[in-house]
Amino acid sequence: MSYLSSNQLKQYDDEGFVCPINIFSKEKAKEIRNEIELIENKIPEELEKSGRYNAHLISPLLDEVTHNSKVLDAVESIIGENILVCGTTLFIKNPNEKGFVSYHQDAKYIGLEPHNWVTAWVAITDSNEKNGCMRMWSGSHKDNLKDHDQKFNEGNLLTRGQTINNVPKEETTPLILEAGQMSLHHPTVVHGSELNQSNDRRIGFVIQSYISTNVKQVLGKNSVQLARGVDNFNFHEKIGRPDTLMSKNDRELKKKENDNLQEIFYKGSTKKGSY
Ligand SMILES: O=C(O)CCC(=O)C(=O)O
Repeated sequence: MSYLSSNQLKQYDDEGFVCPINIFSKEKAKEIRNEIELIENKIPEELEKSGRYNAHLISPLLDEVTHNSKVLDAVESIIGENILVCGTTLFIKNPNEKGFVSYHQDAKYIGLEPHNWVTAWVAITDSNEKNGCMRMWSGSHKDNLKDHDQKFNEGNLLTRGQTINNVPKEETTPLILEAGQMSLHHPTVVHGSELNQSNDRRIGFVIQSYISTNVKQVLGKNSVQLARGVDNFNFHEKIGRPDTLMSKNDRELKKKENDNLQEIFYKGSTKKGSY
């Protein structure tokens, strides 16, 4: 039986996203936030800029979220029972910084084909219109990939500042989540987010993405963790999970994976952004 209800699956099929899905308590979310902030305090560059990827490889609590059985049950309802984790991203918006995310489709520059994958956005803090939650253009996943301008613009939290122009904001839906809840979204749904105008940080831990074992990386090389089921395809190298916070070996592994990611994200681009 599917973990997501038939209404939730219908929402995903019709709109390209589903939310809110309850995963853990606000207290647990605070514990996870503390671990993120501990890493930031100890080694600031570890989570900054292009360091923001794959923090689950150095943080046991983020690893626990990535392999959380409720998250995986919901993901299984969408992509089936053989699930790989192919990366994570921390999307942090601090108050008084000009961070935003332009409207884009994840599938455009990520190299994961076919699109039998889904992205989980887990709220470590509340996420709402005031602090710049994600906004989805409902139904846009049914179209093909759209043209993106590569703006490399200041404040844009995407690698290339990739932007789909003229998205009608009035047709977008804010994904309002409380800390400990998550949303799932489709590889081709158009989405973005605005500035954080609150007095606190907005932290999203994004598993980008959960892929089915039949998905290939066509632009470079990703390593993966087997999250559930069996992998009869073996398209990707497998990597382990951390048992301590920020061990030297795990930090080296994260660095290696992130270097590979840069190759993928900037494939064919003459310019490089800061992420
Ligand atoms: O966190 C955000 O505001 C945007 C995140 C995003 O674009 C994504 O998870 O695909």
